[in-house]
Amino acid sequence: MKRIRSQCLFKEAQRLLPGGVNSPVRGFTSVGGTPPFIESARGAYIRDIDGNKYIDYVGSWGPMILGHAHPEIIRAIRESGKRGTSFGAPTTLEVALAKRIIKLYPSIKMVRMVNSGTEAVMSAVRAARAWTGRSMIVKFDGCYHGHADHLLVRAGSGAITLGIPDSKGVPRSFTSATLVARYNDLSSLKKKLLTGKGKMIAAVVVEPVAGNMGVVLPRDGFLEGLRELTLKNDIALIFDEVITGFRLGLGGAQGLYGIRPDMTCLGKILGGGLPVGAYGGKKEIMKMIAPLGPVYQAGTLSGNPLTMSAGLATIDLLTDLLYKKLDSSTEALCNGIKEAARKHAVPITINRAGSMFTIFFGGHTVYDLNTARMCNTNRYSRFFHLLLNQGIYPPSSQFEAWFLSAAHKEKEIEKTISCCWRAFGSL
Ligand code: KE4
Repeated sequence: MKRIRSQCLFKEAQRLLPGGVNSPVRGFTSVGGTPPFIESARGAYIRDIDGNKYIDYVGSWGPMILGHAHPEIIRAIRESGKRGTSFGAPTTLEVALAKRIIKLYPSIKMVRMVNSGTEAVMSAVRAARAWTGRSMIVKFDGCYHGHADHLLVRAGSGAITLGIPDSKGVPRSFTSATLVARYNDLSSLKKKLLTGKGKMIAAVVVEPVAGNMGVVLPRDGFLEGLRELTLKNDIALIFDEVITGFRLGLGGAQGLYGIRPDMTCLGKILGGGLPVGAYGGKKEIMKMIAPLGPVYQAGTLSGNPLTMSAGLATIDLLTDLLYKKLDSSTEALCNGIKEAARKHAVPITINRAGSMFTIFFGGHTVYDLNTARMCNTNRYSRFFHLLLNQGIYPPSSQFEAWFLSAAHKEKEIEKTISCCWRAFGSL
């Protein structure tokens, strides 16, 4: 595959934008090479500026569950745009979307729209701190909750340690109230709570199914244990469902696992591909948010009509049948990939939750960041390029998820499996 025009444009972009991109993972730094510059997309396919066509498994990192340029969503955006793009004033659309969210997420009694997942989690943490009057928060290593200073933290060993910023520009003081525990290891949290820290912790924030160390599922009892420990210590449990919301089902991971968090953060699919985030939960917490309460949070384009229209159109098309089909097509794809790897004696592990999955190169069980990090990322990078050059577009990092859409039919699944056969054969 030739990507001459992308190569030229990437050189120019690198002079203008840090790394030539507007979000790091798009820059192919971990897999190397030049990222194709995308010209258009439709259904399960994206097309780059050199005219190459790819079956897309990134789906804009989650939002495109219905496939690209879905006619209903395009129509909704076009119709809404004709009436103006932003008013900075209340609209019927944001009331309608709030109603949908509250109906689908029983733990959410009141919700606030924002413009990104980062904003959603940052605001939910602020609200939880105000609600509890406490300042410390717990996150889990390997979980990503956007780039707010106090959340850019990851422990090394996984036992709870004081947060050390993993980004320059974040003063140590900004992360000193962030504790990091190991995902799927309740004891790493229990110990700290038993030493009296429990009464200083405002919130535990978690990806109920992790997507940012690659897909890692909660082990039996992990989420239930978090719920029990946080209830016992009057700590707010925040589910970051920016990826899993509307991905694992209409009610997200909390619907699947039957856990009621105190607060939930949403994003991605909720906006149908337009910039979006939302946070919501118990009424007593959300009543603290300005202008009703003392917790300030604002946003010029929050709840803007285009995003609301795209989000409403998206949710209206998400049915139980669609999730069943998504699940079975993803299962068929993963089975085909496993068979191809086995036949070529390439050790892999696939972690899958519904229509999101990760192929870990290593063959061992991956259940937290440490085991994810044991993977052979060089092998993943070679596999990535072998697929890309056959017209398959996987995530440009071993530690991200593949996403299927309703537009991925048997033809795309079969083609992807045969490309994996060739890729494993060349590894
Ligand atoms: P945004 O601020 O990027 O809209 O959302 C931040 C965020 C919050 N919570 C979870 C669980 C997330 O996965 C994300 C963002 N996800 C990444 C990739 N997994 C977005 C891709 C990117 O950074 O370009």
